[in-house]
Amino acid sequence: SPTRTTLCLALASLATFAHGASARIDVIPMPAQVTESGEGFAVGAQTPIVVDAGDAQARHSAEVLASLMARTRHLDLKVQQAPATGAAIVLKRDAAAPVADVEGYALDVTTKGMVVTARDEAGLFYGAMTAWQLMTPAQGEGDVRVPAVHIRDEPRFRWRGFMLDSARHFWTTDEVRTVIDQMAQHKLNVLHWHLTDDQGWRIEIKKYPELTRIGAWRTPPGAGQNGEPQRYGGFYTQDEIRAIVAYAADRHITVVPEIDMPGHAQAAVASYPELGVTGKRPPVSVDWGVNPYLYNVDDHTIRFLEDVLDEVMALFPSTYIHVGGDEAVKDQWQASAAVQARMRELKLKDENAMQSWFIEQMGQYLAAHGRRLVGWDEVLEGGVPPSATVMSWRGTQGAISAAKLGHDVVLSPAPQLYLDHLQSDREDETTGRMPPMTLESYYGFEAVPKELDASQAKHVLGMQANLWTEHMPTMRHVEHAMFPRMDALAEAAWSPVAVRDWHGFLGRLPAQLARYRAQDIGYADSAFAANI
Ligand code: TNX
Repeated sequence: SPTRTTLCLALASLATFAHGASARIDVIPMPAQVTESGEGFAVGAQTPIVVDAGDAQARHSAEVLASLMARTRHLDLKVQQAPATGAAIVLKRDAAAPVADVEGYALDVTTKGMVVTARDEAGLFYGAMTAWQLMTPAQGEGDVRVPAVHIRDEPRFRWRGFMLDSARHFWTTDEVRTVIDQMAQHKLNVLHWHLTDDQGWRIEIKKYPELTRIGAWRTPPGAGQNGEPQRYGGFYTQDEIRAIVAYAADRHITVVPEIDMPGHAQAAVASYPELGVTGKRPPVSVDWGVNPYLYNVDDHTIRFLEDVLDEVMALFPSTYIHVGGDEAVKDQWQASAAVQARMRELKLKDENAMQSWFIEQMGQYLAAHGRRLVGWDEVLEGGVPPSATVMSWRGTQGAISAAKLGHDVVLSPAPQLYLDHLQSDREDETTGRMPPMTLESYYGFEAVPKELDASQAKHVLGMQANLWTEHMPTMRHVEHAMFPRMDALAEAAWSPVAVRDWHGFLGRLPAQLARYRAQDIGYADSAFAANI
């Protein structure tokens, strides 16, 4: 029950005091190494954040830190140039720092202040995020005592992903920025952006304007009645996308766009019926589930998709480009004489082999442009396209088979890493899929399948949580589904196995919930109900 939950969280806090710690280290995800020592120092409005002159990246991290402190602790810290005089928070890049080359950092708090060092920009940013958490314990506003501590940290996985579905429901650019802010605070680094589906095409493509003139809008039953809008939808202009990509990059997040194919193509076919198999123009879909409309396999359609990828690649610097591949029901291919003739011409034995060929065309096109293809695990059917990195969602089997064949993989199995499930069986639980998925189960997710030996396990790039938004008409629904689950997921993706500890995590959670409240994030308190 929620009451018991609160009690347990309170007991967890008490336990720490009982162990004699003067202050709590409420950092999520848990750093690789934490050593507490001595007295620490008091941060107040007079404490500057100090960066080297000319290090624009360090200054940026410092400014993100300062604005978070202002927002969540009502403490205004000034960003200044080195050298520091007196106690300060120092963010410093140092090529010889005793940390990992990529994304690692050290953070040392003494009576003289706090020093974050890192070799690369991302590491410095993550150090700054940890500094923020150290300065925002659960209670209080303004001045704060930071415990003396030495932290050495680096991520376990290099792909710490989160997928946002902007197709089923449309999220404004401000809402997407909120998601990016939270990812950054959790040290997640890949935003997989699901931009096209049966229910909407959300990315402006200059060469094919109908995709957004028609494909971005659907007309649900009851539209235009009782004050309901005439149509539902929206899309991101290329300028908006560039701004989002830059905003994410400033926070060390790569945006991996997904253009779903050959299935989930109904909005595209609604825009340009000649891209489909039947020649008929369907409406943009207004219901969920798996739809029959998929892309044709002729030269015209392949050219269209390559043109789309040209514009996508120009917008998204990501090495990885996601081409979907999921849930492509092949009935229309089966029923089409032209597609069957194409299969014979290419000597493909069945529709799965056709899909594999189709995906490989895209993989080669991307490779010719220096990019890499990612696809859902269905791309394994009909023979794995040589160029594919595989994202395993139907359990973990896809990842296991692909890694054994030497392909890189990302683990994002349903339901373990799916966020569209109910949080609890509480009566006031909002919309979502059954069964309820507990916070503890997300926390316990292990991304490296035990079926892989050490050399195969090297192909596991990391893990990703997916937020499909059929059941989430508003950002409040999204926030309820995402938080505090993102804390559990971040720890599973970042922290070494040795420091993961469910009860320790619960003890660190109240401070994080306070950070959410300060940022007006509608986290799910029902998340605990099913856990404790
Ligand atoms: C399957 S997971 C899908 C999505 C749905 C999701 C939840 C995956 C690759 N495809 O299109 O949104 O189930 O209903």
